Amino acid sequence: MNSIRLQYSPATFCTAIVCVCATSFGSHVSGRLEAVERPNIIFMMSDDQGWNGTSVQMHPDLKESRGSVYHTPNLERLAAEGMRFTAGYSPAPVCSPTRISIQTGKSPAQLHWTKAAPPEEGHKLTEPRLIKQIASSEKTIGELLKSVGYATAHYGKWHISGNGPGANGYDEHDGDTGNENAFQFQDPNPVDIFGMAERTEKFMAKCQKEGKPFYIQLSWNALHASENALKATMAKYQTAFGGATDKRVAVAAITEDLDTGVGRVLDSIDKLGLRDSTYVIYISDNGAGGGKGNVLRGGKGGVWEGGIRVPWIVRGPGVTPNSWCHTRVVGYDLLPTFCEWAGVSPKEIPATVEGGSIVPLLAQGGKGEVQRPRREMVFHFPHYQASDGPQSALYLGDLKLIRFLEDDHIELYDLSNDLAERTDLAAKRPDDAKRMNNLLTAYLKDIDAQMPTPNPNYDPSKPAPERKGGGRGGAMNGDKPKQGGKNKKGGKGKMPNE
Ligand SMILES: [Ca+2]
Repeated sequence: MNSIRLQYSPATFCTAIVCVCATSFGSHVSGRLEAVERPNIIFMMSDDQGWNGTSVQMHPDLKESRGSVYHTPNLERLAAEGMRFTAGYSPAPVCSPTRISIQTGKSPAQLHWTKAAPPEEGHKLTEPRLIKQIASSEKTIGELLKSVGYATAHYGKWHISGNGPGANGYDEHDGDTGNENAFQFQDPNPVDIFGMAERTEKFMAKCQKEGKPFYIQLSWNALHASENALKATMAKYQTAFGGATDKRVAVAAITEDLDTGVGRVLDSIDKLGLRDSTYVIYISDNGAGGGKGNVLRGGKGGVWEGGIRVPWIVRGPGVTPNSWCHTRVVGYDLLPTFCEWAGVSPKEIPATVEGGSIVPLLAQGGKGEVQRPRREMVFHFPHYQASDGPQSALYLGDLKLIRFLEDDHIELYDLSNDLAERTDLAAKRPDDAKRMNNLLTAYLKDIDAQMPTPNPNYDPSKPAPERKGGGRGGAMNGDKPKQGGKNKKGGKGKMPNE
């Protein structure tokens, strides 16, 4: 397929802005136009939090999309005041590829950074080698927003190197951090949750005083180093889990501590009187499994829904409270969205950006489509991590095609009635499968995606190498999918490197 890049035409851009302003005027008192034209933006991202990893129900028809063991009242408040995206995706099923994708508006496949953990050896295919650095030539959200006068800050996990946030558009930051930093912070500041919230309030107050709009990224370290959760919260969940002391307790506890941190930021916004001029976006960097009832299949390290469908909530000027959006959105849509809010000229957005602004969805009560250069959306994971080996997925309308790269076999699912991906329609709908498989080939070629290559030393008689973690996509009802990244490593002081 020829590469048809979306033209961010000034006409479309202006219409969307007018639309947002009109909506805002319709539902708020006057005098907010200026604030909406250059709103403040706080983007929060949790780490390894599954779609049902909070007490916020993420789909109106699926009570299983709410994690019944979790208690996240502040996220519930954010959802009640904002819009929930039922089909919000992380650009990758693992950490740093999602982070660089969000920063640049491009897919991990185009950026040639598709995995966080080290490659696994001894498989049928050899994983492509990655350069794990954000290139200085990339235009980040921070750089784009700074160029129009925004004050920018990044707190928490960076994990994409390139000399850290300071060299990539962020005025204030915590340095070139990774997972290892999370472990240093324990009760009373578990994984720096409350420190990050405090720095956020200070930065907001400073910007307010200087009359500058701000963009703040809160890349929460949680749920990493969950064993560092507040002792009191830990004790609460030990009781809730009948005296258990395992990982489930720690994850539930750090989830609640994280939510408390989110609440502190929301309270700071209110305290400073910035609620009506500030957008708050909350997502997770990758999925963490389907959870109880396997409402989603697979988990971290694979392109089943459990690996990439994540919590996704937006609150802010003109956003209808307690509303839902079912349109598919992805992390690399955030750069064009934030640029539109901040008034960055569309000409400044690189032509290779693959995302589209979600501003029209927010302005229209969740209705409509996102305009991207391509209709199809691809998730490319040419690596071993989950049980199914290297794989790619292509979404088009309600259909999702998965290609398993070890043998190139394909499966086809209709997500409109099979969110759990249980019924493979590839044989029943060969024309759709073929068309989408061709689109996938064309896309991967067009963006010069890295592919795994045959391993000349592969010996099928040898046992498969030990897994490094990741959701088991093969798990179906009755099986117990192991949830990724938390099983073998992640002990106190260890660095999961994912
Ligand atoms: Ca992660």
